[in-house]
Amino acid sequence: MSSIGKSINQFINEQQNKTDSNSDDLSGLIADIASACKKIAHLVNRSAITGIGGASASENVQGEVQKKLDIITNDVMVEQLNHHGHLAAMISEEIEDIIQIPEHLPKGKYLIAFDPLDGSSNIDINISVGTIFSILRCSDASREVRSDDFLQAGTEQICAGFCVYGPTTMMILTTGNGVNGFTLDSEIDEFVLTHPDMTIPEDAAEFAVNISNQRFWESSVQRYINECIQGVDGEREKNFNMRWVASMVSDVYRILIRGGIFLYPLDTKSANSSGKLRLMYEANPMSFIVEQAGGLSTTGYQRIMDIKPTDLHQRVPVILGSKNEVERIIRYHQEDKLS
Ligand code: P6P
Repeated sequence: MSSIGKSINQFINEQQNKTDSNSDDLSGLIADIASACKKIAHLVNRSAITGIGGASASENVQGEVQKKLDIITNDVMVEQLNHHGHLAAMISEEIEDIIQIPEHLPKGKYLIAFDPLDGSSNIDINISVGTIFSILRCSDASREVRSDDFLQAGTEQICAGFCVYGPTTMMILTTGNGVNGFTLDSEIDEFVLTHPDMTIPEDAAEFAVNISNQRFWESSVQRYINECIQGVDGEREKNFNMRWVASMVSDVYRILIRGGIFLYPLDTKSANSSGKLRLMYEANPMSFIVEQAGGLSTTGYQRIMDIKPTDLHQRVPVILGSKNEVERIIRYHQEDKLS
């Protein structure tokens, strides 16, 4: 029987024997995340009416001016995830330190890293934004959680997902058994399965990059993008199209639907040249999803999910998407090293 239309809770409960051993906890945590995302969708949708769009007076750990909604949505996530005893601690793009579970509340065995409102600079121009999350196991929840508890390679993730707050609100989820897409049905206020078993086409003719950074890239990335631009007039057998939403959730969702390659590569403009995107709550969860959908995700030099993190908010270069295009750019990096 088709699972289309099944609620996310029903679907996850049916999946639960395939993932974490006591995964009733995991399905409870996912249900809490879904509840938080429904609240965030509502806040985003009404932000111009309620006056919570626009910038706040503060900066986040990245030194970026925080939008009011960055702070509000961070608080929605923390408030929603604090109470049901699924988590030992949290980290957020918006908060420098680990968010411990308050003493008077129950603790659980999972850790979550999230970006509560990715692409928030798009809020004021009414372009899709999203929430990205990554779930890890906590080795010892009996004590205060430390940074090194979080600093696990992406291969240790047991669940990852993102929500897109766009023309429709969607949650894309993996627990290590493929990728499934759920659409928020506003009539029943439930996420329902609409995109089962999402897979990324191995070939693509669409690239996503902020090309204004081109002068800062390595030669292998310059070579790849120039060849895409030249199409059949150059080395490639086809012509390419370009899309750049400047909202990772939207660019990655498009790649899940029709293939493509997304790049925020190593560049000499960014601090220690490691690009802009954060490993723990952007690159790792998106890499888990992309790989589970049959794509690849690399820094150009190594698989992103193999990176052993050294800092909660570290940045990494990100190149992900259709297998054959990512393999080509990896080859260019290798040839570059040999030349
Ligand atoms: P740029 C949003 O700020 C974000 O973190 C990602 O969602 C997006 O892909 C990227 O940064 C956009 O960066 O430099 O084009 O504004």
